[in-house]
Amino acid sequence: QPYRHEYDTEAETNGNADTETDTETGSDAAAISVDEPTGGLTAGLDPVLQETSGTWIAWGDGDADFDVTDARDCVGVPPDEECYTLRRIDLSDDAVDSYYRGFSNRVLWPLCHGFAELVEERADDFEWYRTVNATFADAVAEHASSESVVWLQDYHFALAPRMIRESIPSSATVAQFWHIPWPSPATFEYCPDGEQVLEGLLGNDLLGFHVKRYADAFLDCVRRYLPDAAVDRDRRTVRYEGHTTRVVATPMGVDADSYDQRARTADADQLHSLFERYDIPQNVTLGLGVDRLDYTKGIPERLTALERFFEENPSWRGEFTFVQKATPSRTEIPAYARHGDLVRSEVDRINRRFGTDDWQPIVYTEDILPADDLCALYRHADLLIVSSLCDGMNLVAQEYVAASVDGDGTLLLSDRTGAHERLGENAISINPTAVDEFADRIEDALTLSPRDRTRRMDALRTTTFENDIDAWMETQFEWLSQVHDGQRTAPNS
Ligand code: GDG
Repeated sequence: QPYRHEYDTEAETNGNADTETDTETGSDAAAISVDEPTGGLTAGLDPVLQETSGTWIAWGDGDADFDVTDARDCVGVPPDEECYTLRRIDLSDDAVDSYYRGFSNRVLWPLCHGFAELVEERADDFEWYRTVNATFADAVAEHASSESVVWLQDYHFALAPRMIRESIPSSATVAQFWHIPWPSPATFEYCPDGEQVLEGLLGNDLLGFHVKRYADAFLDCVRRYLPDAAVDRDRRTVRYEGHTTRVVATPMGVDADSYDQRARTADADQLHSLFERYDIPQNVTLGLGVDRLDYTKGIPERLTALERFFEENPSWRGEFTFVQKATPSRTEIPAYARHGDLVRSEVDRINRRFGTDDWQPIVYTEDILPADDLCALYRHADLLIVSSLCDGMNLVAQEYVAASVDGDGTLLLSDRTGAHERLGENAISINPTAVDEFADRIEDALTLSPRDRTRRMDALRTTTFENDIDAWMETQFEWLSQVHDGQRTAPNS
């Protein structure tokens, strides 16, 4: 289905939907302005919800003036046409601190990415996590009927599935997609209240991960930490307390057409002004990194490899510039603040070491770029580096491929990302912690023959377009309907 936008008010962009009173007519009818996010899950879900008239329950933005009990706003199309309900749940500052910046991002995030040493257990965080999960579960229960399909997104809702399962009709389907990796049993041992996390997730009828490795690790953890659960590795099911959960691997794709289109419309002027804004010499070979400023993304390792590369390849000094776009994220969490300081000081040090009056090896920005600018950079970057130490999937790698409309970019991709299982064969694989090898791979990427470069990018583009966000949504809904219908055979296999 096309992504339909037929708003009768001014549309602004950034992901929030706001209501305003229509002063002209004096009516109380809400005039709706909707911010359109780029690609991704939101763009994938929007048309589905428009078609099904479902309800989207989401964390509010803090100044939404509706609460858990009365938030029903029609979003998407004019009120007399089919639309869906957006229900916002406003959270207090304490709730956000403990639930979001606490158990979600000081415990589950580091743990699932294998950073057990960064897990921080603070008093009350888990209780707040439970309270917020219960609030969302209650909201779901208000909307769910015997035929409902409930689809939860991500690690912020590990307890909600079991709560929902207990409060809605048993014929409804509860499913969840976990966007980040799942750790080994040895790492999961450090999860405070880990048993409750597993029990919560087993309230799902369907639990999806990006790749089989994570799904297997989840089954291993259930087997180890919930001895009463019956794990069937072949059928990928868990039977626990009379309920069956099917665990599947469905790697996510991107809205490839949209990145392709935006990149095609990026003209020379747009690129020229970006180069001017960031002081990039016009004729350099361009490398690019686009990440949240997160310790899982391997940015310091990337900088070290670039330093080694410039050390060993002095002829590239002045000829190759690496643009690192890093979006600050979760900055109130000390591990993130420390990591941000490290990245910034490494950039300064490397630039002082090799930079000249008219060239810097690393151009570093924390600006959030409009999607069109991002696509212009993707299109014109000669190489993109994804060097995550651990990454559920990584959408940036796929966006870069979709936006490489001239077919001449090269992707360097960490073998520790979910995306590597899809793109690894035609990317240049890197081990982010092996500095010398990593530096050699940068040199390889810069010296690939045009023929090899094009062959690799053609193959990457085919894979990325065949496995785009629409294909992912389709697979999700095939699984959901199979589980809903009580069938037990895999789609497409
Ligand atoms: C989690 C998992 C999994 C970044 N800077 C700008 C900008 N971005 C957009 C990118 C991309 C997104 O942010 C980042 O997505 P990733 O997948 O790379 O990483 P996470 O945020 O960690 O996402 C990950 C994902 O969930 C989905 O399941 O792949 O493994 O960690 O879309 O384009 N977008 C714009 N300007 C920026 O400056 N417009």
